Amino acid sequence: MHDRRTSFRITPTAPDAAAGAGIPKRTPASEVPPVLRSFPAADALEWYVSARPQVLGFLAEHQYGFIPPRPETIRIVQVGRRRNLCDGRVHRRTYQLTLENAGRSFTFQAAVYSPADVPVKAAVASLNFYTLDRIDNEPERYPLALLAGSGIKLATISHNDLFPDRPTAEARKNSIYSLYGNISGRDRRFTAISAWAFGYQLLYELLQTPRERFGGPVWAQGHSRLGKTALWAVANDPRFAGVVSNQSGCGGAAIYRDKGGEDIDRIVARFPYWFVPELDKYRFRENELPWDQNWLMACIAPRPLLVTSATEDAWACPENEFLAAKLAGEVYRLFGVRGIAANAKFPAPDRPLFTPGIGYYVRTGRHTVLREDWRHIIDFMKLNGMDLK
Ligand code: GTR
Repeated sequence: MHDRRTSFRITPTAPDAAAGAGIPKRTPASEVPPVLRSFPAADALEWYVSARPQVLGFLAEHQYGFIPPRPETIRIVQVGRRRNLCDGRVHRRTYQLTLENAGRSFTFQAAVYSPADVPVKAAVASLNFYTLDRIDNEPERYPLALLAGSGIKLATISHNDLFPDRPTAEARKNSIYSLYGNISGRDRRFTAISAWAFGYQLLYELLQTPRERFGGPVWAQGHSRLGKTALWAVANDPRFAGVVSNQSGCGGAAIYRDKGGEDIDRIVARFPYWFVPELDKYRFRENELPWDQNWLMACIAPRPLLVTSATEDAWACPENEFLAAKLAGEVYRLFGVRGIAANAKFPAPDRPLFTPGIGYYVRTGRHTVLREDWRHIIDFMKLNGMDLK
């Protein structure tokens, strides 16, 4: 699914292109709108109680739709257990989740991987692109021993279980939205991204059940379309302690204006079901957007936000991901969190630019998640107060 992106690779156009990264530097021609200009807030409290909910409502109406409400009941039952993963360093519990609402029900499974012999200090909720049985064998995407050895629990659901990742009416009809009534498979108000974001909230709840509860912070991590989702989930849900967007690009961490690679026209043509139809109005008109993706990330403040890119991932546009991470600092500063300095330059590959609050790095290589990414993620979590090994 990701191979096509190499054909969109762009080559440096300016002599000062980031050293060795193959990434052109671009200065946005039109100004990126600061969120505080549209939703002024004198201080952190005013931002939090007044501006932020309005910004979230705005983003729901213009691109992501609303995250579904909690159903009447959520039943979580353990259905499996394995103690001997990764030479005994990791154990796994699998669960069946049954959601019920107005006489309808929806069922799927989740897995939680925990350290066997290291105290749990934090958890990461991560939606995955696979089926659950593959997670044990994805050592780059999910390096279970590395996470467990650091004191991190990993909780995961397959995104297709909440909303099949296909542009068909059938997919929407079979999605989590079916819990709430007879929805039309064509009703684009009900988006995949908000359905998946709901999945992050369920993972949070799963981590509060008696067997999994550990009393520490829960972060969310997601790659690409699930990075867009993780940002949306955490922006809405204050229970999450931090978020990692891995190469989430268009509709995620990247500023839309003057973006290389994927743009609104391309994304809504291929993935109309990810977004509400309102976004279609901005095809070829990114400069007229009343918002940009710095608004989304501002809603995460003051919680730690890590934005990551890859040098060969021009489709996502690393420099616009960096720009959004930098501009989100506008709201972090209301909370006394400095963020990335306004004059900070795009960092060289594999040189994390981490501040308490906001972090960014561009890894050498292609669009994926590697063990190396997790090492950076763990470093960023530590910098942000997590007592990990
Ligand atoms: C691509 C899509 C991107 C990104 C990616 C992925 O095809 O254009 O926006 O989400 O898929 O999820 O891997």
